[in-house]
Amino acid sequence: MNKKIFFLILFLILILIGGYYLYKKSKSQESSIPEISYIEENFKITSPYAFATIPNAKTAAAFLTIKNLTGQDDALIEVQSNIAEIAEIHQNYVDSDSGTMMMRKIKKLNLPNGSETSLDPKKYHIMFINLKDGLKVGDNFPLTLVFENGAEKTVTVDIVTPGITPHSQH
Ligand SMILES: [Cu+2]
Repeated sequence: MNKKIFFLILFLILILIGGYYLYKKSKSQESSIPEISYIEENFKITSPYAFATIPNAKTAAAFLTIKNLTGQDDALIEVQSNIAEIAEIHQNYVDSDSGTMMMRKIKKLNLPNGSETSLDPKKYHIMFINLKDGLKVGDNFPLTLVFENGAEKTVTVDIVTPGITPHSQH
């Protein structure tokens, strides 16, 4: 091997090693960039259902479970449905004077980050007032949930026989 070729090979090896280290450096810089998380409409809504009513009933209630996986605190602030004139978020409470179970409209239902909130017959429900039609077993209807941080999610509510709660079936 003559001197000229030796230096040429050495030169090529140095370029390769230098290139490798530059590559490694750029990779490590890449991975040191802070991860950006994108907040999507990440709510897990489980088994929405409503109890069937008598044919001319004026009110009905729907139940469901909401898990907030968005990465931030949020709240349910509005519910919309075409089955009734009015749809509201309601909370059950026991009247301190009479001891009877009452319900009241709430402006919002807080959904802390990572929490799972059940709207079930014991605590909260979505109340429909001035139903256009009674709710029949086996039918379903769309319900839109509006969240404080701007997300909206439409779910299908199944109409079931009163007293049967899909949550307790399993
Ligand atoms: Cu109610």
